[in-house]
Order: sequence, then structure tokens, then C-alpha cells
Amino acid sequence: MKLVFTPNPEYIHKVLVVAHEGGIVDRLEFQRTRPFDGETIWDFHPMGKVPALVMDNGDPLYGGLVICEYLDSLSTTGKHVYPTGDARWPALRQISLGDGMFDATTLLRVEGWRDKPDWNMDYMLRERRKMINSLDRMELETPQFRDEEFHIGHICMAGGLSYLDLRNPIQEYVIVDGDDAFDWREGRPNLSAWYDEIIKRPSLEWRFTMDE
Ligand SMILES: N[C@@H](CCC(=O)N[C@@H](CS)C(=O)NCC(=O)O)C(=O)O
Repeated sequence: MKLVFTPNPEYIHKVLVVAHEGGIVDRLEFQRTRPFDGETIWDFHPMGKVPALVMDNGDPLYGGLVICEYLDSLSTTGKHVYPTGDARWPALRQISLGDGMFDATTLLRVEGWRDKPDWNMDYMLRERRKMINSLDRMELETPQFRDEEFHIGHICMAGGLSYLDLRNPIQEYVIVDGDDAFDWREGRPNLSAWYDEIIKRPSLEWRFTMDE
């Protein structure tokens, strides 16, 4: 099967982590594309977003979370990253937090590509608020992780945080006074300690590289 994505090695890709956890990375063929450069991604995803997948039978799958669930279903390790029973709902909530923060980060970033006088400030403040709120909520979620098996909620949160380490549009665009010093770790000791520990896990520590 083929994964169409932007293989930036500096951040944690949730789909790759799930594939790694399931022991199926070597079943993936990779195609690099950048969604905002060129037309390629539109052949694979009707919304023009990465990631997208072409399954072995040639059918497409798109939406990172759907791809994660599909890859998890193929796991050969006997382990799955989607909890069942009562543990399922907090994990799904954490998916929304991590992935929602990722989405807000990319949307804020893309709006900032316009010339500053053209910025839609209400929109940017709203995306910024989503990021901050998600981080604050993650800080509250983290203490319960001590007693849990590793799961998709952790993967999505770590993915969102690693992307924010790479691209920090709050700091870059300074839309509120003091944003130039914005650091997601500040005031979030539980979240930072959890993240520093969890990224040592092989599937998260592993960073993807591919030849140009
Ligand atoms: N949470 C979504 C995020 C997908 C997403 O927004 N990817 C960005 C990465 S920059 C993208 O392709 N944006 C292109 C666009 O919004 O048109 C997923 O996992 O599918």
C-alpha cells in the first residue's frame, strides 16, 4: 500500500507510529508530496490534504485518523493502539485534543502566510485559542497516563506537540503581546514531563527519512 504524505523527519507522524507499533512499516511504500505545492495530493485526497493512503486493492483512504485505524487493524504484533471498554472514550477525547491542536496549528500557520495587513485577526485569535485550550486540557489529562497502556490518544497528543516544536505560529506571528516568548512547556509541567518520557518509546523516537 502507498502512503502519500509530507515526510518531515522532525515531527512525529501518527500514521507512521501506528504502523511501527503494528510491525507493518515495511508494507508501506512512500510518496512524498507537499499539499500546497503542486497538484499531486488532489489525485489522492478530495480535500487536498496529507496524509492519504492507497490500499493494496487500489482503493483510497484519507484522513489521518482513518488511516491510523486501518493500519492498526493490520497489526501483526498482537497489540492494538485503540483501547476498548471504558478506556476507549478518554483515548478518543485525547485523539481530538492532539489532532485538533495539530489542525489549529496548521490553520494558524497558513493564515500567517498572507501579508500581515491582510491577516484575518479574528480567525487567527480563534485558532490560537484552540491551541492554548488544547494544551491546557492536555496538561490535565496527563497524570492519568501513568497507569495506562500506550494508545492512540498518546500518539495524537505527541504528534501535535512535536509539530508545535517544529512550527510555532504563535511565537512566529506574535498576535498577542508576549507571544514572541510562547513556549507550550511553560506552566505545563505534567505535559512536558510526560512528553519527554514518551518520546523515548521506539515508535515515537524513530524519525522518518526518505531520499529526495
Ligand atoms: N488532522 C488531519 C490533518 C490533515 C491536514 O490538515 N494536513 C495539512 C498538513 S499541512 C494539509 O494537508 N493541509 C492542506 C490543506 O488544508 O489544504 C489529518 O490527520 O488528516
